Amino acid sequence: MIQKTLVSTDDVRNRFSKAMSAMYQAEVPQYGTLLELVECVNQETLNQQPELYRRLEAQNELARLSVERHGAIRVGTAAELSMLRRLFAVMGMYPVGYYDLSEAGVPVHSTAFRPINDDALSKNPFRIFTSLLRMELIANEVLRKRTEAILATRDIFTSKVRELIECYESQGGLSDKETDQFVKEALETFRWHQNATVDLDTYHALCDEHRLIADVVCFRGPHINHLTPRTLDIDEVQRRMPDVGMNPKAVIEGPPRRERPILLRQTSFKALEESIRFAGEAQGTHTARFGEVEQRGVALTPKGRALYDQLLNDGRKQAAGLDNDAHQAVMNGVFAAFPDSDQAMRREGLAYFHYFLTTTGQTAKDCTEEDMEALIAQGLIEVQPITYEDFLPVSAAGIFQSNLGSAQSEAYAGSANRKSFEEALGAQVTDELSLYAERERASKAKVITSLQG
Ligand code: OOG
Ligand code: NI
Repeated sequence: MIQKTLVSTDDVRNRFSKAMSAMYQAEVPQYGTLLELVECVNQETLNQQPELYRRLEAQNELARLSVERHGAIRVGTAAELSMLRRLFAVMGMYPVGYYDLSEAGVPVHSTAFRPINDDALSKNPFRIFTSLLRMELIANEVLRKRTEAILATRDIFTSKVRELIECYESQGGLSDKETDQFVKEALETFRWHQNATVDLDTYHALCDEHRLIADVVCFRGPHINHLTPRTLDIDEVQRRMPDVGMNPKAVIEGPPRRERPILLRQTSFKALEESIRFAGEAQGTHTARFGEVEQRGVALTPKGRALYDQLLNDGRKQAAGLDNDAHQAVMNGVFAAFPDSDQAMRREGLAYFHYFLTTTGQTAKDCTEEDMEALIAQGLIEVQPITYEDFLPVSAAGIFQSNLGSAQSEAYAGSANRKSFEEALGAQVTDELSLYAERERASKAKVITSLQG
């Protein structure tokens, strides 16, 4: 029997994320403008900071920077979510983390589909933040029933993509030709539809309950609602957005600017109002799609995260209602309590690091020292921060909110329900912190073994 050559999941993901970016640039030209702005700011930053250039290059982050992006979708049913899990597996993307947005007044809970191991992450860390509508949070029973009925009639997947997913599952991979077909068919699920599946009255009724419900329910599929390139200087991108005709959200979410970035900072240009044809031929509009940028830093340990959460909370209370400059100034002051050097963050156990041998370390033999600090001091090993690959619930809520219109939503009673999310997903979500801890541990074990050899 002739064996088919199968394409690696990294390659499938690469092709898909490229195709997705091309589709979104064609659909939302302003996203293309955002990409140009980010590219320009990244280039300037690298020119001004040769040390940063060197570090990113050593970490293989430079290569992935130009392909790095995340996107987001929102789905309505368990069947849609679990099929998406199978679809993303074809691209080597798995559900990591559980995010409860109900606390922030958005009736969804979410996960991020993303690659998991070091190698896959360094090739292309493409992630899709995926939210599931929480039907039980729709208070109006008539509307809830109507929502369920509408969602029950749609199929967001092409029959061909279902076939190819099954093919992947039975063969353990896809051939080159099947991969191209898969990318084309999978893309259909994420496409924008100018025609709504409901009439204008239904749309308004759903909007009145929550804008997000209308966005999930009224269309044939879960259009990709934004894509997000990674920038090396988010403050500069925010500053320059108006110059290129974009309307940035009020503040940059997350921690303030630092010498050594932590976690994730995000901002977006606000969603555009787009014309929609509703059932019964009525014309109307819908606001859903935007562009976002992110700046990523080091992943924090549970201890570091607890400190971050506490400082963020304090800062947000003090900064409520301020413009971005004032907001950042307040955050800066508050975050002075968070050590801002690799050494301090490592010694205090606040962040995760990757340990690797220096050139001296590579030639060392029979070393019995196992203390990392001593080995670093002896110049045998070096450390690099492990980049945070995930999301932040408070920041995500800020991104949702600023793109769902101005009405501030009240928190939903009912809180997190990870178990029901996992039931809908048909799998457990991986705990993101354990992934970083394991990558750090493995890197330490590897250097020790090699020094002792
Ligand atoms: C998702 C918003 C969250 C992020 O980067 O935190 C998000 C959405 O609007 O569907 O994408
Ligand atoms: Ni996003």
